[in-house]
Order: sequence, then C-alpha cells, then structure tokens
Amino acid sequence: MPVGRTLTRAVHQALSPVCGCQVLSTSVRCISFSPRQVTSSDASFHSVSFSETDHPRVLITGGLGQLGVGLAKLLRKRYGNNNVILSDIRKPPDHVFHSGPFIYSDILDYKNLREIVVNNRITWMIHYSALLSAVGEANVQLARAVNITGLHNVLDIAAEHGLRLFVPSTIGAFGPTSPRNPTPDLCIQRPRTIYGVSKVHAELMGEYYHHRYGMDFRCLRYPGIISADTQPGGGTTDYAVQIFHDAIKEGKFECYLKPDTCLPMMYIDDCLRATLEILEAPAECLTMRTYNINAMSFNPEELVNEVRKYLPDLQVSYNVDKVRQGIADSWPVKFDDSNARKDWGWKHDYDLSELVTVMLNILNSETRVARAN
Ligand code: AKB
Repeated sequence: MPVGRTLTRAVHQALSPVCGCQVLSTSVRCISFSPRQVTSSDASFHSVSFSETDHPRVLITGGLGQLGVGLAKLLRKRYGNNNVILSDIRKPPDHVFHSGPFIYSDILDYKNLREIVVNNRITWMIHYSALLSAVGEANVQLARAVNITGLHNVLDIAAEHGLRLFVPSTIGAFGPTSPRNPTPDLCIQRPRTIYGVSKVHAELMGEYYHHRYGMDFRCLRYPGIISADTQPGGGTTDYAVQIFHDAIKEGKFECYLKPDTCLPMMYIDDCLRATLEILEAPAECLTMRTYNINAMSFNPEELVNEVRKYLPDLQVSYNVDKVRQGIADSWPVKFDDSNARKDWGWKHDYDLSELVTVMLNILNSETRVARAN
C-alpha cells in the first residue's frame, strides 16, 4: 500500500476512537488522588509494589500497536498467561483475544484506567499508547492529547498505586541541534516534532517522579523497530518494514526517504528482550532512568542492497516525502548506547544481514502459506 495511504489510515484509526473519550477524561480527573499528596519521605509509597518473590501483574497500554502483542507473549512465558493484560481502544483480532487477557482501556479516561489497575492488582505498567512521528505531525492536537495528557494519567495512576512504569522513548527525542553521530544519552534535546517533544516530556516527567516521589520509572529510547508480524503506523522509520512486504508481494518498492538517509534501527526481538531486561534489572544497576539502546544503523540504499542479495529483481524508486525526510534529517545517525551496555549488560543479537534474513524467512513462509490456501 502506498505510504500516503498507510499514513492516512493510521491518522484515521488514531482519530476516531480516542476523540470520543477525551471529554469524559477531563471530568473524572478532578476527583482523583494526586501523587503530589505523597512526599518522598513517605515510606508507604512503595508498600504495594511488586515483591521479588511474586510474579508482577502487568498492564500493557496501546497493546495492539507494533510491540504490544510480542511483548505480552514474552512476558506471559515468564510470568504466566493471566499475569499479563493487553489493553487497547481497538477490537483485538481473534488470535490476540484468544491468546490471553485482553481489556478495553482508554488512557485518556483516567477513571477507566485506574479501575483496571485496581481491579487487576496491577504492579507493572508498560505504556505503549502513542502517536508516532509522521502521524503526529498530521494531527498535533490528538498527538498532544494522547502523548502528553495520556502520559499524565498514566504517571499519576502509577504513582498512586506504586507501580513500576516503563515508557518507551525514541531516537525522535533528539533534534537538529543534538550531536547526531553518535548521539549520547545526555546531550541537547530540542526535537522539532510533537512526537519528539512529547517523548522528551515523558522522559523528564518520569525522571522527576522518580526523584520526587520515588517512582520506579524506566525508559528506553528505541531506534526504528523492524517486525514481520505487526506493522508500525505513521512513523518515519516505517519504510524499513514496508520494503519487505512490498518486495515479497509486489517485487517493487517506492521509498519516501532519500537513499542516503541513515538512521538507527533494531529487530523487534532485540527490542522486546531489551525491554524485558530493563524491567527486570536490579534498581542498583541503573545509574540512569532513560537509556539509549542500539543495534545497527543503515540507509535505504544499504537495506535495498542487502534485500537484493535474496531478491535480485527487486525494483526500487525514490519519491521523497518532505515531512518525513525533514524529520529523518533531524534524527540521530548513530546511537551511543554504551551506558545500557555497561549498567545492565545490554547486547543486541541482530545486525543488518541477520535482520534481512529473518524478515524474508518469516514473510516468505507466510506468503507460501497464503498461496497454498
Ligand atoms: C517513528 O519513526 O516515528 C518511530 C520512532 C523511531 O520512534 N518508529
């Protein structure tokens, strides 16, 4: 599907269901408990948090996006099926609905979210709901509501109930004035997208709640994530997923970024494992609360060359999208993740050649199954 249409669909999907609930969220918010009532010296603040001998009870918001289902699978293997609840405002496909607990949850509806946390005795929250970079530029108000107001709800509920909170950040949290090659953990962050601004805000708010209230906030800055079974929606790095689908189905691919636009990327298995590892890392290992994680950097031309080793007839054209090119040009070229490697032993498994092999293997076998039926 052309990128423009994918983007329009993503904007549409994001718009319709969330908007309906915004009004409700403002009215219930006034009666809720505020974490500002808790001081850092209040010993009871941590009293309900996860004890190391139990399994955590995990809630994943925005669970039907690119990463939620895969993360739920990983966490369920580790902590038991019923201890990991996927949630979203969208209707789950059959295979997701039948694979473990799924619940409706709207992060803009404070009361609904709080009820879920209380009724299910949640101890860890993974907050995946967000509008990505390109779709956010197409709807700044919605991105502000979901990415900022939604985050405030999540932070307050996590503080109120002593949860361990994981919020992903991104290479998009950096901007044109950041050092881009390499980009360290601590440097200038002046992103020029609402997505980036909201992610810097999330990093700072989480770190503030950690220092002010002792909240167990953990955050990884993800590169562009490449996955076969689930697709991203409305990002700038999505071309690196779409190429595999188009190469296999159509034998041709139109890229919206210039051939030499180099960005940090990661295979989904590495991303999910990193997330599990930071969630489980002993607090004393963490010298920071927000870490860059890295695997590889490549540009469209290098990716095309690697794919052509297996599909030599692949036809590629470039039709540059100004918005996404502008965003990509302001993002890191290479990510410095030395602190994650030092503090909690982060190590990626997949580089470019392994990424291409695994993506083509998975999608090729799906294509064969589809054809056989
Ligand atoms: C996007 O392209 O917006 C995301 C990201 C890098 O955070 N995939």
